[in-house]
Amino acid sequence: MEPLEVGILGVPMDLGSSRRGTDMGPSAIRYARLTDALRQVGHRVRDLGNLEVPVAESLDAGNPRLKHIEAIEPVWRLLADRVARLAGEGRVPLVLGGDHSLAVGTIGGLLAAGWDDLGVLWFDAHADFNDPATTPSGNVHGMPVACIVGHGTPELLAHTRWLPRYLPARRLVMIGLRDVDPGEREKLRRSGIVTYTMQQIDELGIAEVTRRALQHLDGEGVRRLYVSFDVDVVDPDVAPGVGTPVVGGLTYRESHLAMEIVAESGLLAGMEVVEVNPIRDVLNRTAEVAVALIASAFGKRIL
Ligand code: HAR
Ligand code: MN
Ligand code: MN
Ligand code: MN
Repeated sequence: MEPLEVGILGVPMDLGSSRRGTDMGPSAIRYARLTDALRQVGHRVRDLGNLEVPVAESLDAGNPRLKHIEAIEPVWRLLADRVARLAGEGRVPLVLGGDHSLAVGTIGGLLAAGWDDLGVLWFDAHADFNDPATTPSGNVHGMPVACIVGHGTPELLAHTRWLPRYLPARRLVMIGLRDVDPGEREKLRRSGIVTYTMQQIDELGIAEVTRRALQHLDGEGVRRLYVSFDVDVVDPDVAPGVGTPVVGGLTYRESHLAMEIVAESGLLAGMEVVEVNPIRDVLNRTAEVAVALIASAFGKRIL
């Protein structure tokens, strides 16, 4: 991989989830020596620090089917501005979460930067395709994909009016699904989003799945790839420090191979790693896994 100018941005937000702690994700990932890992691969790295995000305890959650949305939306807009600026400077955004609701801000920022050839690989145990009508929890980190592709109730989409446009659903591919809510399932099937469940990964292998995902995006005209990596896609035995662990996830090796194939594609234009929750971790193991995965996605090779 050619040397890149990487711009790191932390988003210490946990307003989108019911468990506290993902707000400490950016610190945990930095503590696991992220910039060193990227520099060792040959990239130039600039850490732009953290966005300012309100603390949950200082707020009222408001609408129980769309908790904290009045505080989350301004974070999205601020994040989108920062990401669009990074992209405009030719930097590769690397965003550290924070709960997964932040993806509306990052991907919104790339759309605002005029990335018409953008595609998204969404690694996650969950589909994050709920809206206020289907959510079992009211947590916005279960809804970012609905916001990004513009499939949701008007009540939800009212908070995305600042987006320049929605991402076409066929330009988003999900990998690693194993916990999809009943209300998400039908919506997802009809959405045009391409999905790879753990069953398909078991049958085909992660290499074939990742290659098929990239091939599909290529056929959709995608030339710039954004990886939205929810660490809960990795098995909780390997990455226990997450807000919503689900058994039966990717192994250490599968997750690394997927990132190595992403690097080989030559399309990586940005990445976010979300849902790292150091409170629930064993020492800092999950952030260390996250840094190793980021290094692989950014071109680290064994030989
Ligand atoms: N599907 C559940 C909900 O909407 C939980 C999903 C949120 N968990 C995440 N996102 N970590 O991937 O409440
Ligand atoms: Mn409102
Ligand atoms: Mn997620
Ligand atoms: Mn998840």
